[in-house]
Amino acid sequence: MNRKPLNQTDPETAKAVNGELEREEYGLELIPSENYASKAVLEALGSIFTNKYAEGYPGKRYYGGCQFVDQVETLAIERAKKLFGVAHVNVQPHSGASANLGVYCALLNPGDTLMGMSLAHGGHLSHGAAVSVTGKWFKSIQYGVNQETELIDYDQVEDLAKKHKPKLIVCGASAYSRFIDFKRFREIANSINAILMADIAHPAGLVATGLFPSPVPYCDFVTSTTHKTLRGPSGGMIMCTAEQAKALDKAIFPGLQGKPHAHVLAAKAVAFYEDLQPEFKSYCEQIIKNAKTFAAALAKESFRIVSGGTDSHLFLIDLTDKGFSGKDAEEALGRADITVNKNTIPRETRSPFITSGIRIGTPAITTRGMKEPEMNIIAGWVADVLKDINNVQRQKEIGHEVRKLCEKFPLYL
Ligand code: DSN
Repeated sequence: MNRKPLNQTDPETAKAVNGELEREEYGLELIPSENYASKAVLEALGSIFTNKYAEGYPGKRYYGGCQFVDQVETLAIERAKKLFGVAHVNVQPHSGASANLGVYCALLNPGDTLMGMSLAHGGHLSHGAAVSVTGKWFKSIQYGVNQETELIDYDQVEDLAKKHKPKLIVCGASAYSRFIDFKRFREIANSINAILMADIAHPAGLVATGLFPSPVPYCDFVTSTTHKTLRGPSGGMIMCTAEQAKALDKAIFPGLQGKPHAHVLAAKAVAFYEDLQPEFKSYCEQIIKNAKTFAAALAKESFRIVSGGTDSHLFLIDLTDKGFSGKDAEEALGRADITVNKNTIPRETRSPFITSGIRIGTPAITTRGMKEPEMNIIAGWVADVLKDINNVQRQKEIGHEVRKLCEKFPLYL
């Protein structure tokens, strides 16, 4: 067996790992779907559990030697149940998209009608986008936001539901900054006898701490990722009622997946433990304060915030009147070591690869311990870069300032 460390075994991969460590440590991460897992989560993720096969569920495996996997999977399940106040949790999905597919696999047949929020208006690929298997295997109906208010158009949701009678309605989004009215979705679903699924991949931490409305009382299924505001390992999870538990578990294994990633189950258990601590609520409160402060500071600099602000951890900036695209903005900010992602906005005229907007989120910089004063400083840098987008010299200068600020809020080094 090779016992040499990574840098001696494979210097090329080691170099990339160290490069990413430096990038994360000394750059500002503003992508709302990203966060920094704790050292304890990373330790569990890099543990020997990666070696283990454990098809099945705790106490009912198709492999021997599962006594320790059973322990970590049970810890993850019990902690997730407590965190969200649900009867049943499946913690095996490898990602948020797999979690969504798991629910569809449990309930739908190919050709059934599914209704979700359009990608262009803030939904997710796996909510029935045409390019996704969820838009190819199912008849997909897509709703969006009201063009004026840029809030979910609940009347349109209701009209489309009555017209197309989807078997399943998905609520939840990847690029929508406002609270979601899960009760209204339930009423609409009830009116056509549809199943209701919420995807809370983005605000899950805020939901768990009571800072964002919970879909749990209203939805038949709730899916999430575990790596965004929940600050755990990359992965997915699904919550449901006790009655739906059996069908759901069968859909994930053996329906969709084989081997659960035992090292990820261990890391999920650790993350959920951390999420149950009182300081996690303070962290989530600060995420929202930071996002509101950041958005307000950019609005003062004449940047239009989609829907006029945010209730959560993210917001979108509309660059339509600026003469450059979201892609240009992402690249210019990248040269200043500020990482954002280009994003489509309502009334988009450009392709999803170019876009007229950028999406900004505060979960990662809040994990560093940054608060309102730092938000105002960073918003100032973002405005400086975007107001003089071809000034590469200024971008480099800001990059130096970014590094100095990051050094005051260390992560892993
Ligand atoms: N694509 C992810 C995001 O960045 O929001 C959601 O899965």
